[in-house]
Amino acid sequence: MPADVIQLKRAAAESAVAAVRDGMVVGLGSGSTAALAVSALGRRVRDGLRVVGIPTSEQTGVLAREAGIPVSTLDENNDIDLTIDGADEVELGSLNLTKGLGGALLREKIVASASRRLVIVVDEAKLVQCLGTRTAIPVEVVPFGWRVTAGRLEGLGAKAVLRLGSNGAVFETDGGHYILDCSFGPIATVERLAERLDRVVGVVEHGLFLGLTAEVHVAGSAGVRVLAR
Ligand code: A5P
Repeated sequence: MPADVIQLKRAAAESAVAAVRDGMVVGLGSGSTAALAVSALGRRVRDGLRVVGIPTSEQTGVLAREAGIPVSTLDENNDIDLTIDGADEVELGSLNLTKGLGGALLREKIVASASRRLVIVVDEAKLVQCLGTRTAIPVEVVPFGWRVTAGRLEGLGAKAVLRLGSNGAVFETDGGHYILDCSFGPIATVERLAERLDRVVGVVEHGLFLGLTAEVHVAGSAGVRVLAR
């Protein structure tokens, strides 16, 4: 990843971490930008901030422990004050999101839904007029009969591609599921598509995060700006 992009991601992450207050239960997102937020939060913890982190993936759990952040589970702390997470696309205006290119969308959505405030951290390249413009929509499916599920998703108008890992084997999520990356092109009616995806048997969850975002910290060459709903 180019150094200037990392710098933007770090700026967005640090801006969001500044919103964390003493005593908060904090959802910890997944992906490269969320990882920078975990590092920044770890620095504040080392300076005396008291928080409990709820990781959205096994990988983030490891990073959080390494950063010195006390970690718990959603079952033990189901009232999350604030979650900081990345996104693959942010729709201007609605602040609806596409998430899941990192493969953690199921736990991310569960944690986001249990949070009072979902704060998204992105560089400005993630802003779109319409979801589906930059990325396919990741859809997490049960491995059993996944080809049948893929056929049903294609019936909704997608080109569905089974995600592979860097070793060429089928990618498996933390929950042991597969991901079908579904290209729909720009999506005019996301609510309708989300409802249709929810109804497909074999779909565990999809990467359309609608109506969940409270604010987005966007880093660009002119600095960080905050978009709020
Ligand atoms: C992880 O499953 C994703 O939802 C990530 O939050 C998303 O892919 C953003 O990742 P980056 O910050 O690495 O772009």
